[in-house]
Amino acid sequence: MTDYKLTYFDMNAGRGEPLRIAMHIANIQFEDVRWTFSEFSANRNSLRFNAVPTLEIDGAAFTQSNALSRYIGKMADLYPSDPVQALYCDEVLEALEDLSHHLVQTFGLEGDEFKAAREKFTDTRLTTFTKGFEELLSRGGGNYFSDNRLTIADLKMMVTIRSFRSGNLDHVPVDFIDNFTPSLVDFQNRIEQLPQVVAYYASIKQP
Ligand SMILES: N[C@@H](CCC(=O)N[C@@H](CS)C(=O)NCC(=O)O)C(=O)O
Repeated sequence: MTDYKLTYFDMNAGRGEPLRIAMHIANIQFEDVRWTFSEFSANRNSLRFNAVPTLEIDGAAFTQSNALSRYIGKMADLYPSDPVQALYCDEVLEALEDLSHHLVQTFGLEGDEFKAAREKFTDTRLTTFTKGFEELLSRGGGNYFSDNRLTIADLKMMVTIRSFRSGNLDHVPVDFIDNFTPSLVDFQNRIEQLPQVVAYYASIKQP
């Protein structure tokens, strides 16, 4: 049996979270390594690109969340085989990476500079991207982003929208998406309520 070890931060968010859900849906047993930030710092230099997530397959490490997502998606039947539907799916995955990249530019700032950067991010990037996501959701038929069924694009989008609505991002209004692009909130709720996703969260609940 293949040995899988997925390493990411100990949070139900970010680049690693859609991978965990997809592995669970695929019924792939894996070691779910969840690092604290200090564990990450201690191990950072041992990682190929000094970043997580990493997926070790029989001891060989692989990086890049979207590449990992497609790999797992193919095994889990969560990635379209039709080239056009795969393109729909990939466009979402890569756009979400761009959005993360813009958000990360605001990390590490402080005080007024931090507040101004987050406000600018919300007014420019977040506005543009969420509007684009609504367009892509509608292109996919309104329920899913591609293939008229659950794919890895939906998992990554659900995790992202949930994060933006969590209140954990200072100076990004917690109700921004609710007010600006409510169809993405409906989407998040719908994906979170899918039996496969509910089953995943039930499986990681602490006793
Ligand atoms: N392109 C990479 C980016 C990985 C990345 O930047 N991961 C973040 C966490 S989501 C990280 O490890 N940041 C810590 C650092 O760069 O020091 C991917 O998609 O996996």
